[in-house]
Amino acid sequence: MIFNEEFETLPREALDALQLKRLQQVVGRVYHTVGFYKRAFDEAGVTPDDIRTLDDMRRLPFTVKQDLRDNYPFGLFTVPMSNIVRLHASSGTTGKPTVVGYTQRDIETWSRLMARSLVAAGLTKNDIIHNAYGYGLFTGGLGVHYGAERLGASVIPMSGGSTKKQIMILQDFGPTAICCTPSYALYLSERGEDMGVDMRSLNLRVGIFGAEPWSEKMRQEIEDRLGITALDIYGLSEIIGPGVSMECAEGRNGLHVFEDHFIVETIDPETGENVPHGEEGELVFTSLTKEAFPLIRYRTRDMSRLMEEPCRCGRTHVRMERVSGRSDDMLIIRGVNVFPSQIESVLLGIEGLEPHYELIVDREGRLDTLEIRVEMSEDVFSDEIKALQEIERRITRDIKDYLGVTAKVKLVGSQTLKRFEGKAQRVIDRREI
Ligand code: DLL
Repeated sequence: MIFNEEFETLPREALDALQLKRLQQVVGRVYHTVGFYKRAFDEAGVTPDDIRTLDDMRRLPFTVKQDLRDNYPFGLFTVPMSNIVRLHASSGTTGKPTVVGYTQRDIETWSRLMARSLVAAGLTKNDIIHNAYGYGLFTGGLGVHYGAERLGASVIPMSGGSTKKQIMILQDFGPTAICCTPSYALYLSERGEDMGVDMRSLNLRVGIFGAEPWSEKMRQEIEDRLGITALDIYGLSEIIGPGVSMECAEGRNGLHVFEDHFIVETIDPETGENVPHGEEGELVFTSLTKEAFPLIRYRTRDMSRLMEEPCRCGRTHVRMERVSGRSDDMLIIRGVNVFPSQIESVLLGIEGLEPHYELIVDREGRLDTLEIRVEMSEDVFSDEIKALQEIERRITRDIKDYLGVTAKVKLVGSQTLKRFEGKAQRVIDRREI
């Protein structure tokens, strides 16, 4: 089943023509309304009139997360605040988050894209959708919510946490689909089993999982434990939220990028040169239909591979392979994006700490854990245990307050952590997914 048959199955030529028309419009609009783009295009020596073919877009400069930070919070919006009806945010690289805004029409576009995604997973208005993505500044909760309502399905706005209650609702309300991070799906299944619930006999049929990397092995395990079909959904706040691309139930091999709304490219993260389809590269997106906050050639830092081969579902949109990793050091811990530089700036705000630290990321049972080891300056370290514990608690609290993740903190003596001659290797990621 296809939500928007006409646009999701457009022949390549028609799709290219539509993309070019929309690209020319959006490039003209950002050039004339956002000072940042005018300067960036001028510097690159390109004007909106230079975009005559789709290939011409390669002349446009990239947009990166730092640009969003430099224009924090609303500097890249193309419409006045009175036209913005919703704000969301995700992690920035240091203290401040990345802020995104939506007009009423953007919310409608996003809802339709999410409805498309749900239909690609085989859902209809008759489904009951248990939505355990977090509601709030994170785009997962409200994104899925609006898409489910747009489809006419029944949505249970669970949000994250309260696992026992989630399991009770799964038993009592009988949802047919579940949306959450893949690691939370595994956690739920284990907790349910611990509680004596036969998780395979629930009404669940389909799961739509994303917001963090996962693997074929995890898919297998989720499907076995919950007795469902597990599908991958991808997106990022900057581009719209979830619903940038979605795996279809028929193909189950790569995620269709909704190309009537986004142009996707893959580039070599070192040189910025485009790489051919079929080769691994960093995903770069241009939003074609966003009103409030269109982005031109946004570098995601997510690594993947584009696949042109036709899909048996009939959709013509190019597929991206599941994301294989990042070309920067961003971590996703229990669904929360965290940059080591953010942790560093929290640590630097606390007196007595040295700028030497190590982050150890692991998975205990199904849940991610983060341990922070940080050096103390010598005079503080000789202090009594109670004072040290107080500092550890303060770090834990600040990390939770600023970044939303729970960390175990361990203070270590001055000069005890490894030193690096080149680029510091501060992250030890022991997770196997
Ligand atoms: O994670 C949006 C989302 C919500 C997607 C719910 C899917 C489901 P951000 O918080 O801005 O937005 O984080 C975006 O998460 O650049 C990827 O690194 C990672 N990511 C998202 N989906 C996937 C996925 C949401 N399916 C960042 N596989 C992205 C791997 C994913 N990584």
